[in-house]
Amino acid sequence: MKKKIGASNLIKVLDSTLREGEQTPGVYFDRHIKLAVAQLLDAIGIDIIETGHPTVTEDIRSAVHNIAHSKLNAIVAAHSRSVKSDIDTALECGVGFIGIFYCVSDERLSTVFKKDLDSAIEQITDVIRYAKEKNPKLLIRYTPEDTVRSQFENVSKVAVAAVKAGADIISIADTTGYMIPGSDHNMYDYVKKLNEELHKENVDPMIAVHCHNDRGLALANALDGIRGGANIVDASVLGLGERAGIVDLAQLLTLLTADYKYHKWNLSLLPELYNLVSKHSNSAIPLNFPIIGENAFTHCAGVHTHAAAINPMHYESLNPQIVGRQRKFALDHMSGMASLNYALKLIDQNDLDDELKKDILQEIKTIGQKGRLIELSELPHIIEVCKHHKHYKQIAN
Ligand code: HCA
Ligand code: CU
Repeated sequence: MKKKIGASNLIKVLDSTLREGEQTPGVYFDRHIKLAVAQLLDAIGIDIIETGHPTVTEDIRSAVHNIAHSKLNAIVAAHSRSVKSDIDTALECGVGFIGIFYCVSDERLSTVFKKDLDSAIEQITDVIRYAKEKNPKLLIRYTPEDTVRSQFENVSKVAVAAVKAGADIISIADTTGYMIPGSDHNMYDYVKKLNEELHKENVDPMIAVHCHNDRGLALANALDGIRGGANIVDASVLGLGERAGIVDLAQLLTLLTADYKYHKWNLSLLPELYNLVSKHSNSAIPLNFPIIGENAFTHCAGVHTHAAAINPMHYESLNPQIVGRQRKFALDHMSGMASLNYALKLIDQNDLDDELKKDILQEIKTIGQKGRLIELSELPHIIEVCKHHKHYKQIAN
């Protein structure tokens, strides 16, 4: 009863920028921006795009409907509570994937839902059967919210019942970013153990992992989940999401490409996607953000630039070209002659005499001490200033 999305058994990436990402406090994407984001995600080759929870507002419903009808290659997904009216709204949008969530921890069942486990399972399976009957081709993901802190027996029981009712994917949600690789609560063991339980019951769904970043370990936990046998990983642009967010999409895709040797995503579109999402979510991209940040491929200290100019691998384990970017050598107080020579080559001025170059480097260091980086476009003017002063120094002497 192995359920697969498409022919290949490779890891699938689900982007949730438009659902989880929009749960970032203060973030809302207009309908046309949602469409633009979805189209870029599709052009990158994302497998599943979670577009929102259509019952939340009419505007979200209309955006989900629009994206579901925009002929993307990606599977378009909607989020849904475990109630039939949410399923109806999602199905009316025309999505091919519905993610249903319902927490089954003893604490939540007794204090929030005021239900026992069996009646919760009945509600969940009833909704799954309902959705599958209405559209047999629909992919259904069931997520026991806060999976990893819920009683394992509850999760295992509801997962088996959900798959028997028609769920294709069980998602393991680390809703609060609680897991720690190598500890007694880690994703690797969790995925393995759940898969073993499911196999014993003769059910074999795909397993997704949804990792929050409260401890800064979302990506590490997602990789741990893959190692344990997960098939789908959730991520979002800039890791946007509730509180500290989830796995960052660019980091995940770059790792899967550079280190896991998957070649299915067009990573050169990532900078454009990140600029779009950053602008419309009012979230500045930190300068040192991996892969995408302004400084991610900029070498600074003299020792570094000297060695990197000979061979970049001395100070790089990722080639900037993987995302269509160029390495840079910063010009600031840390710069040495190697950085200056590199920069002069870029502006076609590498024939200056050594004396002048020393003056230019001194000028760059003086400006850099004020705590700013010198742009390449400033360099020709700095050269002019240094030539001018050298000339007058000579006359004065
Ligand atoms: C939520 C919580 C959720 C759900 C994940 C899922 C989580 O915002 O509803 O439905 O797969 O982290 O558990 O994002
Ligand atoms: Cu979440």
